Amino acid sequence: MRTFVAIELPPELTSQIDQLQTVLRKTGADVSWVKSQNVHITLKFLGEVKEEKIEDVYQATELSVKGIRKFQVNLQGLGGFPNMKRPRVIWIGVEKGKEILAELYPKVEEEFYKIGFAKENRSFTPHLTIGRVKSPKNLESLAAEIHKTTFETEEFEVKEVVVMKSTLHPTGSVYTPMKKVLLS
Ligand code: 2AM
Repeated sequence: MRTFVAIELPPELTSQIDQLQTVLRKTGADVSWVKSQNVHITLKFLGEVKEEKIEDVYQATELSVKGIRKFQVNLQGLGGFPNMKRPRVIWIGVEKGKEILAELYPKVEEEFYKIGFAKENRSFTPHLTIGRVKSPKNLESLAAEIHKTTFETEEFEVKEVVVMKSTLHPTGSVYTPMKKVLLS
C-alpha cells in the first residue's frame, strides 16, 4: 500500500485553507487543489509498503518520535516550489514549531533508513502542499494573487505523528490513518 508519515491539521484550520484555495482558484490557474481535509505536513514519503513490513514502519515511527514532546505549530506564508515563476507545487509554510520539526525530521530519516528506506537527497523544508500545478495556464495571475495574499493561522498543538495510507479513487486520493503515534 502507498504509505507516508505525516502530521495532520486540526479541523479548525481546514476552513481557513478552504477560503485561501477559493481565492486562489479564482485566478483560473490550472492547479489540482488538495482537498483541505487532506492537507498535511509530510515527514516521510514511503511509497509502496508491503503488508508484512507495516509493523516495522509503525515501530520506526515510534522510535523516531522518542524524546519529542508535544509542540506548538502555526502556519504562515505561501509560495511555489521550486519558485513562483515555474511552480510545480503551491505550499503553505510553517513558522512556529519549525525548529522542532527540524529536530524530528532527521530522526525519522534515520529510523526509516535502518529499515531499508532511502534517505531524501533534498533538504527538509516543512510545508503543506495545497495544490499541484498542471499547466502554465494563468500562472501569472496566480503568482500575483499569492504575492498579495498574507496567510497566517493560530497556533495549534501537535500531539501525534500519523502513518497514513493513500488510496487512489476516481475523485482523488483518500488518506486513511493507520497508526497514530502520540508524542510524549
Ligand atoms: P508533498 O506534500 O511535499 O507534496 C502523500 O502523497 C504525500 O507524500 C504528499 O503530500 C507528498 O508530499 C509526498 N509525496 C508524494 N509522492 C512523493 C514522492 N514521489 N517523493 C517524495 N514525496 C512524495
